[in-house]
Amino acid sequence: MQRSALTSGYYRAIGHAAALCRLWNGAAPARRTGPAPRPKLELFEYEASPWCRRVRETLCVLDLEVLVRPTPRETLRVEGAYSAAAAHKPAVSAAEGRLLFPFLVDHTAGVALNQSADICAHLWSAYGDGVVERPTVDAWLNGGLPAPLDFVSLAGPSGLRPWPHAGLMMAPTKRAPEEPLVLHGCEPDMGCRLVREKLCMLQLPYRHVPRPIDAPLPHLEDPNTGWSSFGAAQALEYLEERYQAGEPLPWLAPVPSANLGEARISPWVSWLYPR
Ligand SMILES: N[C@@H](CCC(=O)N[C@@H](CS)C(=O)NCC(=O)O)C(=O)O
Repeated sequence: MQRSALTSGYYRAIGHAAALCRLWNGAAPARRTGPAPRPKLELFEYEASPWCRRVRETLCVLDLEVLVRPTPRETLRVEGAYSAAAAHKPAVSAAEGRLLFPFLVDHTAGVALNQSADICAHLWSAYGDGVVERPTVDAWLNGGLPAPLDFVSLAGPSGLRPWPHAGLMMAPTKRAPEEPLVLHGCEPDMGCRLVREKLCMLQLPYRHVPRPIDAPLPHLEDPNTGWSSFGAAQALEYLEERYQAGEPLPWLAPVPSANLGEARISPWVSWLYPR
């Protein structure tokens, strides 16, 4: 990707429109009486999933670091299908049986859950104690908005970038990192989103460290090589060069064979392609 492309009107417009759908929720952590707790959290998710966005926002608001294990799709024809190329889905299958993302493992509290609203409720009750005041926008958006409005506002940012490479579909990789990468980022920042999309498509595990939107972002570090940079363009170039081996799978790629997961036909696909 050309560096200059990232500052184009297209990216700026999409970034603003996506952030507007969620009223810039997660742009800054909530004020706390002391330092934020440091529980050991592991999140299985993918960038394009509307429900995963709710959890990422909450982690930013609560200023909680998390180890992200990206679980992009291999086809949109059926839900829950995956092949031996899936790096993190087998762990979810083994722990939970059902493949539903987001899926959070809280090693500190000893719980594992899916359902975004339940995950957020758990994070607030376990780690929200020192918060002086929950941001109004977060309480409004993630505190029980009527279902249609909730879905539209969460799906809006994904709908603005419905492309396979935008954190939706898996792409082949050259290698898996031994150590997770580290991304200092902020949910509504467009540059951070572009880097998360790439990390997701390549299934690269990374520790996400929340930062306020006015910090120099995105800041990506790769402890495997000692590489580090500020800015989306440099990070995307680095990830493509070191980890990417090809283009992402198309939306309607065939169901992987052997399919190691479930096979629920997606309602959208059965509507578009009736049998
Ligand atoms: N009500 C659930 C919905 C979760 C959900 O439907 N997740 C979809 C992605 S948006 C999923 O995991 N589908 C299976 C897959 O992607 O393989 C929540 O709020 O977390």
